[in-house]
Amino acid sequence: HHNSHVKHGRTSIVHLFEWRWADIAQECERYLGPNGYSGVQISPPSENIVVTKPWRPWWERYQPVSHNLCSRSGTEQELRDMIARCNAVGVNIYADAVINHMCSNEGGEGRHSTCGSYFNATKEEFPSVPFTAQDFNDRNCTTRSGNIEDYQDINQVRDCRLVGLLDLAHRREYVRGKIADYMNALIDMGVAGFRVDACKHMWPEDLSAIYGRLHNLNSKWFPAGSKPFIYQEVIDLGGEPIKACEYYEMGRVTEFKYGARLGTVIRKWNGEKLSDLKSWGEDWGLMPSDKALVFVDNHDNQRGHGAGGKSILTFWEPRLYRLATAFMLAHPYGMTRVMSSYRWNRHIVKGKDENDWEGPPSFPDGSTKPVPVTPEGGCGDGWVCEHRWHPIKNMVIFRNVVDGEPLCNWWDNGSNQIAFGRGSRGFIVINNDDWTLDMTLSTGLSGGTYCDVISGQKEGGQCTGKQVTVGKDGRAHFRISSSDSDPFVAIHTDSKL
Ligand code: LM2
Ligand code: CA
Repeated sequence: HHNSHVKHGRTSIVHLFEWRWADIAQECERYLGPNGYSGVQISPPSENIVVTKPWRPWWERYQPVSHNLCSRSGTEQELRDMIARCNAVGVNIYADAVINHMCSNEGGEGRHSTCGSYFNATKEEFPSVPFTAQDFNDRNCTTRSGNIEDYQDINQVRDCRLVGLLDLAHRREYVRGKIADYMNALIDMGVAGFRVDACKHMWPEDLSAIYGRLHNLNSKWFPAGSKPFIYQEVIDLGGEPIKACEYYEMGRVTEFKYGARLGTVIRKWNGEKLSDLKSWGEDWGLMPSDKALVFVDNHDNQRGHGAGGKSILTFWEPRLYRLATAFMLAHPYGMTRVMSSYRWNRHIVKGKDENDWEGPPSFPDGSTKPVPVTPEGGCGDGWVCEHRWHPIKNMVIFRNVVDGEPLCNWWDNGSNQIAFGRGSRGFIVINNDDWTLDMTLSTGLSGGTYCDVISGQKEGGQCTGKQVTVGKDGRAHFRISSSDSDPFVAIHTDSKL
């Protein structure tokens, strides 16, 4: 489950958090395919509880009540259509599979669900699956509250309720079968794989048994015999007995240290500086590169949920965020995921965001708004679309161009100015000091004139931004003012004029 089945040498996926299926289909065709994104992580497609207090929070989608494929993102038909249209333009779909639990024990009884299916959370009855009380872990959990109380105790982390969410008993053949059926329905529709939610809270052997039941990918779009790509959400910042490495064998694993540590370096906390990144990767205690799924921020830690803490950079700090994302996309470590967010009424009181629950831009009836594209190519109505930001989009292309090339020609000033190349295909220079960078550097590229893809790009043989002249000796002069709106420059073989 380690092969991501990317098409055309593409390398980066984008999480279109809370987007409607209809919008994702259009985005694949009009933007993601043409700009070299390899795939989309979609929000959970399964039917979930409808929460009205607070009003329609984003996190209601992490509380499934059935495996029916209808949600705020759309109907099953719209999902099917989207998957087919994205596949047709070589953009893979990875579904967020919430399989550790169903809704909260306080979810009540009724049809307050996204397709109106009946459930009874108090009795642990989900007749649309169906799951009944015996399919949950209660008897395997030893805490008083029934909730996870101590992350030092492996048994409770995996067999008790995560914040009250009814915990499925994956040891049961029946439960494994139902979950596999759900994932197989998505595979048959054409998804390329899954982000598996809350893996720390499931036993590796149970996950392995479930993955073992999965179908091969749909041969309409993927080579016969392809297994689904799996990346598992495991929050391992160290200090707990459950380790990310327990999951490497079964697929990739989210590397939460990546964004947390990169955030502190770029913010220059604790005296850290960009030149420290010379040894970025495994030497920093990060997992092996070929196991890691990396990101600057995700839908949880961009709003203070999950893990990462205060150092996490998000679109709310756009200048540093673009810098961090550019570094991530230029550096060979890990498989990269770009976040695409919506704005909410962030309101931090005593260090906590009181509106961290707010759902996507929506109409008064709670339905999600479409994503309008502005004439300038950005998004409206509260959708941020970081994946369309010029430097981010162009660094996704950069990563495709330099794919497989080793990091080389590292240079730094011992402070916050760095540069490095990727074989003879690409070169990036970053200035995070508060003075001008003015240097002649070895780029590894062949002689010629290149267009900087950060301040502009090559269009019809012309450069709309800064030009960089590489001499026959591979050396080029760079000057980057610390007050530039994006204090970095990137060139690659496809940006040669
Ligand atoms: C994840 N990864 O392991 C998701 O990335 C994360 O977004 C999910 O939590 C979590 N696991 C469970 O799938 C989110 C959110 C929580 C929210 C849960 C369930 O971060 O805050 O919990 O989804 O919707 C909410 C309330 C919480 C309450 C709970 C149960 O915020 O206060 O706890 O529902 O009612 C009593
Ligand atoms: Ca569990």
